[in-house]
Amino acid sequence: MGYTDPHCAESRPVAGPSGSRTTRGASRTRLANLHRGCVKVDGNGVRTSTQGSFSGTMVSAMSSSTTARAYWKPEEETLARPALEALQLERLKRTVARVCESVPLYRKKFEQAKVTPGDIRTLADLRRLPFTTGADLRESYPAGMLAVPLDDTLRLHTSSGTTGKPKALFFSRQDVDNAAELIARSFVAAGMTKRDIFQNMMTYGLFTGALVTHYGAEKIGCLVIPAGPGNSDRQLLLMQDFHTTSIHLTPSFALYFADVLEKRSIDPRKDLSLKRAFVGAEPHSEETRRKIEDALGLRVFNSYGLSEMNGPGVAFECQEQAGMHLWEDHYIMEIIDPESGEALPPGERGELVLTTLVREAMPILRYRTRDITSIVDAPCACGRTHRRIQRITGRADDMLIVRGVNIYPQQIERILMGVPKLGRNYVIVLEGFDEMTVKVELSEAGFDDQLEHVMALQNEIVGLLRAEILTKPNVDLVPPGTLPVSEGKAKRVIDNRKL
Ligand code: DLL
Repeated sequence: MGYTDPHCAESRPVAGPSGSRTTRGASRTRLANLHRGCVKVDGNGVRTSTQGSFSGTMVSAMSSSTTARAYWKPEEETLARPALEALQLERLKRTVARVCESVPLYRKKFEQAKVTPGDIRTLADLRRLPFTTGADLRESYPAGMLAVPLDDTLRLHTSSGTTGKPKALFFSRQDVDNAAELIARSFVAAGMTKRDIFQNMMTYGLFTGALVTHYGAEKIGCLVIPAGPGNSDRQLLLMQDFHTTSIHLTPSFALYFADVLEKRSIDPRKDLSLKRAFVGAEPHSEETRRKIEDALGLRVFNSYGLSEMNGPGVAFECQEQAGMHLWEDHYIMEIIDPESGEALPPGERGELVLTTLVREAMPILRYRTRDITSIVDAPCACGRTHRRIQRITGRADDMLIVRGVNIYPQQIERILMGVPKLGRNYVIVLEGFDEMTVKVELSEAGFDDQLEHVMALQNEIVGLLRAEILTKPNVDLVPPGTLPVSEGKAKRVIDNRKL
């Protein structure tokens, strides 16, 4: 018989010994000890916290469909477009004036572009401003782009990228708080409440991935388990003992973790309490999302961000799972042709360019993210007015040119993840003069020692890939668990070409 806290619509599951779920049979005392507050639903469907420090107000309203919509701060998330754009303009003017006054790099760029803060009268005037690039940040290392005195900064993150000096990203107290606010907003949009138990499987440290989300989840008030990545058996133990409901990890680690569950004969639907995974920090396809959802028995929400813009929480999927809301009160987005720099209209794919609107320590104007996506202009059924971006299909820098053909690694991933006999790990190796080999693990079910079966599958994959990327790769099918594993961002392309 289940016990339901009389003050709450739903109670948190309670920890029992590893592997045993006491969710329903928990004693009142243990429930009272572990239960950290509850959410009251009034007659209008308004949910408010009844205990603890709860800075935001989660509000839910019934949508025309059967799902309840929950917001962290509805007044910010559903602001009418004209008011949202007026807010953007006001914040843009303030940001432009501040950087011109306090960042020598921007003063110089403005002089070169013959533009002054007074020239920014409408949002369209943004296009008169110069771009900022990753190289600008590297050249300004360590503190050349700081817009506040060092004493007013609170935290430093860095982004290493693939080459050269790192980028140093400073946060003021307000920036730390704003970043956590956007995570709280994003997590609630994906259905999280303070009753959830959040296991953060991202890397803690200079990388923004874990710390920023950690603070955001704490803001909501849910129990945070700062597990960090790796050590899958310990992750599993934590999930079993504390009935983790929400996890945050890279898609490549999620795929690997799914393999671990399979090997340990864990059925996540029966043996775990997982409801959702926040997945980001690297490109992944819709097929990968489905593969993770099937293998872990949960819903996967795409989470996009970059260190230069606070890290995670720039754009996030809501319960509709149909593109990521980019939080337009904090960032202005543009899509440009990565070659010409010309603006592209909603719906057209190009490079995402972002301008910060509220960052204090390190405001950045028109940042060339190199990420390829498009703007979704249509309203979202969730009621949020912030426009969405499509799943990132890769970085402008990731594009491979093989035998004169442009290929994004994600095209290959999409094909591989759609074949049930294939496993979840792969790598693309480029050698010699444009020789491409796709090494991919077989799934446990697809593993077969009959040579003719393996050959047939191999030929099938070559055909599927050739149809997608318009050039014929070599395909190497390898036994499950034999390719290197990634706990953080995966390295999917090894380019050893001598061109
Ligand atoms: O990866 C921040 C982050 C952490 C985002 C955790 C989401 C979750 P960086 O290390 O600076 O910051 O890397 C940023 O990663 O420009 C994209 O190329 C890629 N990226 C991030 N999220 C996604 C995503 C963090 N959901 C770079 N889909 C970005 C595709 C992503 N690519």
